[in-house]
Amino acid sequence: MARIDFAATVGTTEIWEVTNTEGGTHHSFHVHDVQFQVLDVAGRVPPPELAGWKDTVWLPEGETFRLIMRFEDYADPDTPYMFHCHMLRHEDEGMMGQFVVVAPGDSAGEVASPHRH
Ligand SMILES: [Cu+2]
Repeated sequence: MARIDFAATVGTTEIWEVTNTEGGTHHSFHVHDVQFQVLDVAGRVPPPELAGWKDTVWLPEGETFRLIMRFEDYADPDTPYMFHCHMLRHEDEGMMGQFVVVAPGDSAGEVASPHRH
């Protein structure tokens, strides 16, 4: 909860390459704040069911997806959004990370302590 893994700059478009490297297990990759589109799956054109806007994508074992997303608003270096596996057991076990959206030229800050509010 207290960490920030990386920052995305408001007004930019990013391509995230997401790979399931965990043997024998599928994952459901979910991103907060933005929706994304699937650019390709292991370099191939995505199947029809992966067309359109998503906030979660089923990630089979060994697959690599490229996801394109645009960060358009809510810049705040200290208030992170989560990305995580949407399988309850995995997210409960901490399969997640956090990012912030920052203004151009800014970098990630520090997660605000609940004691400061
Ligand atoms: Cu998972």
